[in-house]
Amino acid sequence: MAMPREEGPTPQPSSTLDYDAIIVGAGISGMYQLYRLRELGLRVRVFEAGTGVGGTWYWNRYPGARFDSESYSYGYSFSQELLDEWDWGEHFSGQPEIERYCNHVAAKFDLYRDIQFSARVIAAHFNEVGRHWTITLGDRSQHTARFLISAIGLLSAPTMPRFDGIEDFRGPWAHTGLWPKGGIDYDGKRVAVIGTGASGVQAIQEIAKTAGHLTVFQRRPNWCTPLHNGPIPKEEMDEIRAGYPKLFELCRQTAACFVHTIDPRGTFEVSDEERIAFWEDRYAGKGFGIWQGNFRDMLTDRESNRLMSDFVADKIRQRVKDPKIAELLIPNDHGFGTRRVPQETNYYEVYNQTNVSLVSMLEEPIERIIETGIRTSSRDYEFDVIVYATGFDAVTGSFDRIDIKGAGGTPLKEKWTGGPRTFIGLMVDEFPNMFMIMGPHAALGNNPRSIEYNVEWIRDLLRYATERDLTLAEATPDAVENWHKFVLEKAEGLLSNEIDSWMTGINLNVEGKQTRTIVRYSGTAPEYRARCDEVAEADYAEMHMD
Ligand code: N01
Repeated sequence: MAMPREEGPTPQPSSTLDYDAIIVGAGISGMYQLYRLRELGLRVRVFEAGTGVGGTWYWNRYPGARFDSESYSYGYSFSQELLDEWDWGEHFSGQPEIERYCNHVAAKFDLYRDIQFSARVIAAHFNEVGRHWTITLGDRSQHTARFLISAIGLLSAPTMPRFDGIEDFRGPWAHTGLWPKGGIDYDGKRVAVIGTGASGVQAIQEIAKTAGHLTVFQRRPNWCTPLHNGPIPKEEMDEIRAGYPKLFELCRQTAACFVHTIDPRGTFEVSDEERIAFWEDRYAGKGFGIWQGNFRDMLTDRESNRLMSDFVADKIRQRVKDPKIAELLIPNDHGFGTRRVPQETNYYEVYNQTNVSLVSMLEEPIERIIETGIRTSSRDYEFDVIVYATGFDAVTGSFDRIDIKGAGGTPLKEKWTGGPRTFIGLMVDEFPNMFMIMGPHAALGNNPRSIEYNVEWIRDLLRYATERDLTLAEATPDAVENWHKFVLEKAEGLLSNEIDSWMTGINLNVEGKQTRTIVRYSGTAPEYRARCDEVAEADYAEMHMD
């Protein structure tokens, strides 16, 4: 049985609060949480900063934005009717189709009526006596609820470089993660793209098709591998649909919920010929297979990782005509797969086009933005459009941007100085009645699969609490500490944790994010779910419930 709290003042009755639960964000997480909490008969309000649903797929409308997980594995799985009626147009669908899908879901399940758009949550404070949260919006209006659920995404706080002069530029400019709804006209224009992560790579290969001239400013290159996208004809969609039960079962079993299964063989348990044939097969295969379906030791064994990196480096050399450019595009500061692998379609071939040039910022750093373009250490470049594909203050950044204060007024940002600590990625001690969907140290990977799991876990806890008239649910410091130890244990030996990237909490554009921390849970999703299930099955005995 859950541990009761000491006697204290009577909590504010739910009926006097504006809502039972407030959800922050109307992306894939927030929409599904709303749907599930409504089933409990709770009064729920979603506050969303944008003017439409979709979250990531609402904001990231930059040219070329698309899934790089198989569309049919990346939608919701909870509704057979939805699965039956929605046909995906491409194996890796583009943003416009995904946004349409999100709106289809919102309309189908009548979600809009409980979502308040253009409502950015700027503060959330816990009231210990009343056992409720008070939320403040950008317009200063305040709203109360017993429970607060963050559905704010782990890559949703865009970061700009700290260059002087950004505002001086006379032409249109935008960050990929805040792309204007009306788009930016770049056809025939001189365009700069800064950044070559997953967003930059998608944008570059699209913009290069019609830009007058595209100049890519690359700091550190990434290992990119082919997406192998294509349309899904009707008959193939029918086959995919018939295979949904198997597909989602597979996602439940794999380490990061993808459709790709890690090969149980070690890299050196096969002959050189077999190894190369296997990697060729993966390189020719769809999506993340080459990353998530590689030899079991490729991301832990240095020699295996080196060979794999050499294999991909040779592919880059084969695809890029100018050997000097090819070498600039080959990473030498990290091995394959130790940062998130951008997925590409003719990305490397773009650099063979006469309308594309590459500036290595390691050789020629940007000094500042000027009215007419970009000044580097060697010269001024003139541009009509500048695209910042410079990433996000990941994982904790979207929390940091809200003034969240828990019991006793502790700011969450302060509590997470030195790195986040959570209980199963869903709760934080001293922040009662607050739940995070895809919070730090929850299972990542094929996110919609993890989101559905997180949402249902939270729904079950809220059902448990409301059925028993419990008004307080809080992770204990011990529970947080134990989970943290487990997270650290699981991070051991992974080469990716030795590398600077958003996955290790690094963002050179953000004050205080220059030291590597373990911001990701690196165990498997099945292990994660087993641990969460254990907590629920034990009636949340590891928590304070009162
Ligand atoms: O961001 P990133 P992203 N000066 O941080 C460069 C997901 N995603 O938006 O590597 C110069 O990966 C920076 O350079 P460096 C996915 O999980 C999913 O591309 O720091 N350059 C880097 O090249 C992904 O991992 C999809 O040296 C600067 C780039 O900007 C995550 O989002 C699609 C700079 C940032 O790369 C983030 O991807 C897209 C500066 N001051 C993204 N600051 C899907 O398809 C930064 N850079 C689902």
